Amino acid sequence: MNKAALALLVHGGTENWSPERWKNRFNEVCKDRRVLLLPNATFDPAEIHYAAVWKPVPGELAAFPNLRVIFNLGAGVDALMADSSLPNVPLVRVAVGDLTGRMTEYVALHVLMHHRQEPYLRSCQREKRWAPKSQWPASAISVGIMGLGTLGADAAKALRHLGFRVSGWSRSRKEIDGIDCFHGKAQLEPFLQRTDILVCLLPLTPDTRHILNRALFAKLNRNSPMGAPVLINAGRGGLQAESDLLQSLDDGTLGAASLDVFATEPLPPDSRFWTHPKVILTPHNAADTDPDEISKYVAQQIERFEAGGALDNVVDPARGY
Ligand code: NDP
Ligand code: OXD
Repeated sequence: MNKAALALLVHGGTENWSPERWKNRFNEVCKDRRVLLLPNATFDPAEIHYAAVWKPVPGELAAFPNLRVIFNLGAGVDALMADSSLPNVPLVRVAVGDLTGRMTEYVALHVLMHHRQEPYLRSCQREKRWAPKSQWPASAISVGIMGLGTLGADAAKALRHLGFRVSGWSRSRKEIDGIDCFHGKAQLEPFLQRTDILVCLLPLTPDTRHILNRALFAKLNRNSPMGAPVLINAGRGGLQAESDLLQSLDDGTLGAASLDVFATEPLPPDSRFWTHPKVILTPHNAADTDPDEISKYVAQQIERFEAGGALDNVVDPARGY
């Protein structure tokens, strides 16, 4: 155990974020390195050179004077960006095929669910009603993806493969085969106007907070075979203005929504989202980070860093993602 120590701070609170599960995996892949599961381990803060974290308490990381790299155990770093005492060391986020594949599954599942009128068909089944409605082809539906990064670009290609018309919107200009790419504030409106199903895979930053609001929903295409436009948000809850979203579902500005993320998680029992007839709700599990895959990803990056190599997927603090 002569290598610099790694502190593990995992505060997810759900089964997929079980701290012990992460500790076991890190012990396996960090053979000669001390892995300390906080807050219970006994240690000298000066021995911590690396921290692997999920939702650390603000101020927790500032306690390590010799910290060299922070590894976020997920893709989104908004919780860390909100910590004003975050040490000024590289922050690495997750961008791996396993996580990307899981998100693409979620996006394809929910786009298909709305496109193939699943909520209607399930209600018919419950009522024992044999009442098929006419079904349009995928090529009649335009899916618009906000965020064409690691996750958005992969989901876009999968949806294109299924036959949907796909466009995407990002901060900088992109070129992706078969996808109509829009970028920047000036191109947001034309992107929205052609969109029947809006998928949000943006990071939460000061620029994107509450970007999913009533004014934006009103710009979506109202002439699709689906009737009213649909929202799928698997980015972060802070992207959606939740009272606007409920009002837009209530008055038909939106026809339906699949929501994986919420401003407050776990979602409080009295939230209207739980029982809203137009909402398909999942408990922030669109794409879990898998401890097997991610512990290997972190261990490999540390080995490479210690050998003088570069870190992958380092967050740009100025952009906030
Ligand atoms: P990336 O950083 O790879 O991609 C982010 C994309 O958003 C980029 O295309 C970026 O543009 C675009 N973007 C950022 N800010 C703006 C802006 N102001 N205007 C327009 N476009 C913008 O992130 P990932 O694809 O890996 O992940 C996206 C998010 O998904 C995460 O931040 C996280 O919040 C969420 N997530 C949710 C999970 C879940 O289970 N629900 C699981 C994993 C992630 P550009 O390319 O020009 O930089
Ligand atoms: C992530 C998440 O950001 O699981 O990876 O939300």
